[in-house]
Amino acid sequence: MKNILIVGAGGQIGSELVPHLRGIYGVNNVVATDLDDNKLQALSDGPVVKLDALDGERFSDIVKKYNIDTIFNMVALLSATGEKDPMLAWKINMGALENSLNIAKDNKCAVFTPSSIGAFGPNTPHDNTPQDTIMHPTTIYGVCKVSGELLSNYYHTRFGVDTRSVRFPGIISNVTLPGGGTTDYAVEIYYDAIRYNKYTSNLGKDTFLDMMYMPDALDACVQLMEADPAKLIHRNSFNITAMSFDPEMIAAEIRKHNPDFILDYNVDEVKQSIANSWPNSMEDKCAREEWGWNPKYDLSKMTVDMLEKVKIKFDKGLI
Ligand code: AKB
Repeated sequence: MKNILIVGAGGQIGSELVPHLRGIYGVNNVVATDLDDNKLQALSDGPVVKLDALDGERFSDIVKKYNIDTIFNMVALLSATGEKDPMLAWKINMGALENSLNIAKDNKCAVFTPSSIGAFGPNTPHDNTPQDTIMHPTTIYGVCKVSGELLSNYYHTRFGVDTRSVRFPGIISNVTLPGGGTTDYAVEIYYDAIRYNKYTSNLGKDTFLDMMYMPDALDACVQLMEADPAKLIHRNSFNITAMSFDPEMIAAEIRKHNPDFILDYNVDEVKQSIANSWPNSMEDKCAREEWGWNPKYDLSKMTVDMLEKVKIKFDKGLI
């Protein structure tokens, strides 16, 4: 990777992926694009360009202008938001991918697109979910993710485009809030622990889901895109996980630092039914074997860091 374009750079992952990649590949070699001017402003220590990823002509002009060799397509409406307007989610999620793949084909770029635990469905084995298994999701988000995986593999075998992807679990971070995801509670709980010492979970007890701390997610993006292609048996997409917990487990971890922390429940039926259709915990041995995936953060190490970083934001009046 020499000249990188990030599409959807203002989102939860994109906003941290941009500085991460700039730190490795050079500030001027990572171009951040988004629809939102305010989000671009925050990334303007390097090149930023306003772009609607559905505008293929402008997208293609930017790739040519900056001599891009790698596209990170981070555009997505998440699972819970997608259910509010399924056709809009299809249009945005698949439209951004379609443009990324065609522009990559025409300009000889590699493409990274995140898939998700949302690509699995109720009849997937829920425990130790294998890499290659039944994928019949029941959300439009999941339908887009499975379609995206298939389309990306097709562009690789049919046109030779270097497409690669991971199935991200819920990503926990302290810079940009996620929006409209089923796993968002695992971020909100830390913010509310600092602000109110209390959190009302919108997912019920015993709802186990795979999760990962942002630094591991960023490492995964780089490690996979730098992996020797000869070693990749899979491409789109690799199971990766760092931990699996339910709301009680994360609350217990927070109580080690804030003993009076209170957790109660007000279950959101839509989010709960989505969570019930997803794996409890995935098996990620193919990622470990094919490109060396090895996360550094477990629940307790992540909790120490989240509470510390969110407290700093609180003390500065930023939240
Ligand atoms: C969501 O909850 O929609 C996302 C995801 C797991 O892909 N965080």
